[in-house]
Amino acid sequence: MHFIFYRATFSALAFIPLCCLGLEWNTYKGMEYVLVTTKMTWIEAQRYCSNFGGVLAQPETADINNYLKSLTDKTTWLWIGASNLPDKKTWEWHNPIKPIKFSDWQSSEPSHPNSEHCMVYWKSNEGFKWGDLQCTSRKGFLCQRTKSSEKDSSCSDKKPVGQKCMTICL
Ligand SMILES: [Ca+2]
Repeated sequence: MHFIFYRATFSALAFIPLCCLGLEWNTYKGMEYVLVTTKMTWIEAQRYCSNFGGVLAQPETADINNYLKSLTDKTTWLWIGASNLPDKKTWEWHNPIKPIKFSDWQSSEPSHPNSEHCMVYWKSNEGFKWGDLQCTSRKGFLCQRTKSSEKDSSCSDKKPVGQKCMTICL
């Protein structure tokens, strides 16, 4: 008796997002914020935000912090704009550089002062709060910008597609 096994062949083509058309910015208290789900390192994410005249989001107050959480699913790891990269000790916001006054760290964080130098949102059993993480991890992120720094229409180093700019992400 013969058993014939059919083996499904999966063509596991790596999907690489080549363009990010029209980010959907959300306005809150005079600033604009956007959730980007494409996974990048902390530095790449900071650079990506700058393509749109922005920076990684900086939840410097409790209300901005709560607002940013409302833009997420509160389970995903997301980069935000603080690190202790300059001296590996002092956590600070980067744009502009300023000390962290309001904070929302998980009680177990920051956890690895020798290896984790960039800030993320992530969920523990305490909820969705701040943690430190290796800057080379690839995560989604939140960008912020002021309305006046909007650069979508300039198309500098981007290809115009219809009325919008096409930005190459990777
Ligand atoms: Ca950590």
